[in-house]
Amino acid sequence: MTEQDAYDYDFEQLGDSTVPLQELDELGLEEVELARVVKLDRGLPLVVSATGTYRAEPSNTLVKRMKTNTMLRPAVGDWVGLAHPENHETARIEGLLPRISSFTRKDPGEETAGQVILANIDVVFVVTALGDEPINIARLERKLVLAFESGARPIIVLTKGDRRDDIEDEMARVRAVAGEVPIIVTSAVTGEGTEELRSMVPAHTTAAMIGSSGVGKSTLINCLLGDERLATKEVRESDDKGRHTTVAREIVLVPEGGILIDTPGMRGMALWRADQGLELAYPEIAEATQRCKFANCTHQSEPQCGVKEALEDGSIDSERLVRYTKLREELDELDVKQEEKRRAATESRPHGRGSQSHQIGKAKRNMRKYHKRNR
Ligand SMILES: Nc1nc2c(ncn2[C@@H]2O[C@H](COP(=O)(O)OP(=O)(O)OP(=O)(O)O)[C@@H](O)[C@H]2O)c(=O)[nH]1
Ligand SMILES: [Mg+2]
Ligand SMILES: [Zn+2]
Repeated sequence: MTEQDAYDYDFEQLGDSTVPLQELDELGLEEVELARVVKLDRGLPLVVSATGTYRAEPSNTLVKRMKTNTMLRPAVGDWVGLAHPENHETARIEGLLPRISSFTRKDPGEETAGQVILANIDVVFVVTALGDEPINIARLERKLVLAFESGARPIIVLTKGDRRDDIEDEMARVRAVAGEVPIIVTSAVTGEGTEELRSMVPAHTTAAMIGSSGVGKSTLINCLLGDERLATKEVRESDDKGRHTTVAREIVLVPEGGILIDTPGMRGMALWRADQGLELAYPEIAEATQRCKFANCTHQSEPQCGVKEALEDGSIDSERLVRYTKLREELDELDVKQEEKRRAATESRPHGRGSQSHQIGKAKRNMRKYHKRNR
């Protein structure tokens, strides 16, 4: 453990471990204890168990599996089985327990792989600033799609409420796309919204902040802690953009409350398998597509199209439909790429399932069985 890790985590406060303990039991691993991943930075994952706080290294088996399935990389919030091998300096992560929710985006470094940013979260705060620039609604909706897909409950947080006089206009734009998602306006200067936010993170709840750099995620968490625990930095004056101050994803404990995860402002938020998230973020469009005559309706020129009808009667906003369609296409493209990759993988495995030699092998085996039976 280094100086920086010396923050006092209390395992008891890191969430209800009843279910994870049962699951750990079912894994049947020997000599492991339950731990939760509390911080991911450039070093090894920082994990906390009932016995202490450790930097832990994934086991060789897990590393191997992570190479073919990027989703198995430990994420902040994950429950893991932790071993303390003898003659070994660092603790070892033997396996991840099933996630009840996960905030996942497309891995920016890969064409067809997902990257789990947060695991086992109950609430996700989608944080946007009431800054100089008007709120980018397309970006907000994209984040809502991922937030809904995560399985956690999305809440929109509009920070820097002290900076604008015309909050109502911006609120109206956000309200128009928020649907049932609650909106909280906060200000680190006046303290507005802090208590409301705190009430969303009661004991044993895991909540996380996501949003662009400079919107004030770390500042807000410091407000809740009543402590300057997390580093914050002014945005650039020229364009109101953040400086990527936070570099780790990290759990902090709210006094007398639950668990809050700070994340670095993410540059890219490409979608990853978010069909359900898309439907939940655009419920009125999803509902209208149910009324299309054709299941594969493109809502262009087909007859009896529910979406076109809804556009005409005003129950769907045309600009919102454009943004929805873009995200829909992004997901379809991802499907195509994944399918291509799957096909390439089978073809490059000469004896793999579906390959010619696999088929021949199968035929030979069937022949042998046939002869045996008729012998
Ligand atoms: N006026 C005002 N400024 C704020 C408020 N909240 C944050 N700021 C300022 O915005 C700047 C950026 O805040 P941070 O908390 O570092 O932003 P962040 O979202 O954590 O940024 P990254 O860590 O880079 O992702 C700092 O200068 C804060 O003082 C607020 O409510 N009102
Ligand atoms: Mg920060
Ligand atoms: Zn249609």
